[in-house]
Amino acid sequence: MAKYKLTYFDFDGGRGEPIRIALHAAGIAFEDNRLTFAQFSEMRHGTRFNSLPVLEIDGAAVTQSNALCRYVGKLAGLYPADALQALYCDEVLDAQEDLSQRIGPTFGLKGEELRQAREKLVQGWMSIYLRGLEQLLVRGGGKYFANDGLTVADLKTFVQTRWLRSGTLDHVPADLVQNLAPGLAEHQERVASDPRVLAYYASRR
Ligand SMILES: N[C@@H](CCC(=O)N[C@@H](CS)C(=O)NCC(=O)O)C(=O)O
Repeated sequence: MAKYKLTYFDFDGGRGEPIRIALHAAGIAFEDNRLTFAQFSEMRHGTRFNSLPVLEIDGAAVTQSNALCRYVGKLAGLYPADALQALYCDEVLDAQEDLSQRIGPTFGLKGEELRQAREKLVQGWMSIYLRGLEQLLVRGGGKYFANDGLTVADLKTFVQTRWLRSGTLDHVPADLVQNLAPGLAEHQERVASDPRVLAYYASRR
């Protein structure tokens, strides 16, 4: 059995979290290497693209969160074998990535500048992405995005919508997802209660 080490930030979210859940669902023991932001800034230039997550497989580092989601998803039975369903899954993974890229630059802003940037995001890209993702959920049958069941696309979306609904992102109303895309809010609760997701969080206690 290969040795796995996942390096990501020390919080239960972001680009690393779906990979952690999927590794656990695959029954793969892994070293969950969680860094503080200060620890990351000391070692960021030692990572291939100056960013996380990084998955080491028998000591060989691999990056890019969606590629890692697909790889671990295949090991966990959480990535479709059918080419069209895999495409549907990938579309969601990449849309989530685009949304993260648009939220990212607002970190580091403060005060009025932050308020304006976040409000623009809420009215603009965030609304576009939430509505678009809801359409993709409808295409998948309403409960999951692809394959009539849980895939890494659901895990990545669950992590994102849980965060958006948490009220911890300044100037992003906690009821935005519910108001714009109620199907996505239901989806977040559905995925949260999936036995594989529950088992992962039980393992963290
Ligand atoms: N395309 C990369 C993006 C990785 C990325 O931007 N990661 C963020 C954390 S979620 C990061 O390491 N940011 C630190 C920095 O850019 O200094 C991926 O999907 O893995």
